[in-house]
Amino acid sequence: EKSPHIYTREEVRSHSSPETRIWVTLGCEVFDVTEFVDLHPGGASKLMLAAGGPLEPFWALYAVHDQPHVRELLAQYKVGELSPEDKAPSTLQTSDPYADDPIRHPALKVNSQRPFNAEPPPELLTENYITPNPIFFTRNHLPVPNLDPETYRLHVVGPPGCQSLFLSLDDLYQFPKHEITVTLQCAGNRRSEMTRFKEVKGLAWNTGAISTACWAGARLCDVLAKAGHRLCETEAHVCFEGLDSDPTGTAYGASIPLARAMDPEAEVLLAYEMNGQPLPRDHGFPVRVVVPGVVGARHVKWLGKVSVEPEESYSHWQRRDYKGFSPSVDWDTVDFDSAPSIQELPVQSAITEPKDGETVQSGEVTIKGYAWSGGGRAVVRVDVSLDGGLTWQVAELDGEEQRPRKAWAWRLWQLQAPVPAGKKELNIVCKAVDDSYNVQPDTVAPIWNLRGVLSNAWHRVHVRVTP
Ligand code: HEM
Ligand code: MTE
Ligand code: MO
Repeated sequence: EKSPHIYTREEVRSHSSPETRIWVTLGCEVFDVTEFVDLHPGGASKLMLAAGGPLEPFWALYAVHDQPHVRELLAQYKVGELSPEDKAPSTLQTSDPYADDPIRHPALKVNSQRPFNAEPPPELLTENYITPNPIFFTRNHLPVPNLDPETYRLHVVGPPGCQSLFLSLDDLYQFPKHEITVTLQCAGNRRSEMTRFKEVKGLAWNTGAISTACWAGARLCDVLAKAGHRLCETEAHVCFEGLDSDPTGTAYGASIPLARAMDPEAEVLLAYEMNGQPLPRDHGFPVRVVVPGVVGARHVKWLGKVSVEPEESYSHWQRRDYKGFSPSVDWDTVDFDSAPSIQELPVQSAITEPKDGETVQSGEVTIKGYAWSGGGRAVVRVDVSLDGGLTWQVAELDGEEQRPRKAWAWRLWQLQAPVPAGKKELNIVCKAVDDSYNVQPDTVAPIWNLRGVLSNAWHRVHVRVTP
């Protein structure tokens, strides 16, 4: 075996820009990751924080790197090792930015602690039409900011020639209070099913990255009007910035088209209440955006700033993430500029009971789940099969009736069905239909994408039957 090239920390430090190439270390190994920087799922700017030095202090913040596939990826870029006298662990200290995160409910299934990402277990998810706040799924990209409601101000940038508004919570309470029930779904919901087909990069959500709450707040269109904004002829976008930020000071950001923001019928909210309570810290205290019918990523939490811009938000999460691609696109060929940002989500449904691998009694089986579609499209039907999709029965839709074009919340559904005599196992499948007659694809293969978003194939659960 060839002995590795030996470098000093000093030499590694000199490789910290594209011109000099970008090197990092992990343990005593040295890597040249220049070619990977633009492909980094966490963004090029974050990776660049570690350029010329050790990864440990940064990876300590993002547990997503503690996976074999990440280590294997890094291994491909190995160029050598640190000299023996340089192997002492780096003295770089990082105080824990997550130390101040709130306490969470023990029922949550945690996908990542830092940042905190967790979903309710299926057996709790559809127990209530309104998801109780403590088990509402949580998707954080960064530490949770601790904001003082007394000094909180929402910066609303005015149109050219107009002044900005700096709204206190009391100012927001002066706008007409609007209340709506809205289901929020992460673009990565059910990603784990895509991963099982072929590896993707992202948190391994099961069926629980979706929840429903009754939100109350000021309508965004009222606040924008107060700041002097009008609907304009040219394309424009409303950009949101959170008060959570990464080690570079970059805030979470996203945008939606101005036309949706200004449409009173679209009911976009600056919400300060969730199920009659002030927003919990994990869900954006004191103010978050709620964009009914639109992917979770645009519902910016801990809202700090709203502005109207000619272009979409330049945020990583608007431009370099939360987009769909052909199954043929891989990390070597992906061009994020070529695909639109995800806004309205496609029709979705999943089985929450029974669970995959469970054993059910012969006689009769009860099947439960949820169904939802983006853009305010109502769920008109859920079909359930016990034989892998050969024959179908129509499930009963529970929960509240949906308003046409404003069906912002899910339908829970259930089916009680006799277990066909002699069956030793069931392949239970569900699929929903929305009021545009959109349907779910039967398998993952044709919708697989490298980031594992928009995973809405028929949901399948395999159970055994006790004789
Ligand atoms: C995600 C690799 C450096 C922050 C990821 C993922 C990979 C990766 C493969 C996706 C993992 C998955 O979801 O399965 C690397 C490599 C690095 C590096 C090879 C160095 C050469 C960094 C640094 C930071 C960082 C220095 C922060 C300062 C993140 C974040 C995500 C991520 C925040 C999560 C993105 C998301 O799912 O929202 N990284 N990373 N990474 N990385 Fe890195
Ligand atoms: N807003 C800020 N400021 N920071 C974030 O990390 N995550 C987004 C969105 N808003 C996020 C954010 C994503 S991807 C989703 S799916 C939803 O918040 C999740 O909202 P929840 O945690 O209240 O369920
Ligand atoms: Mo999300």
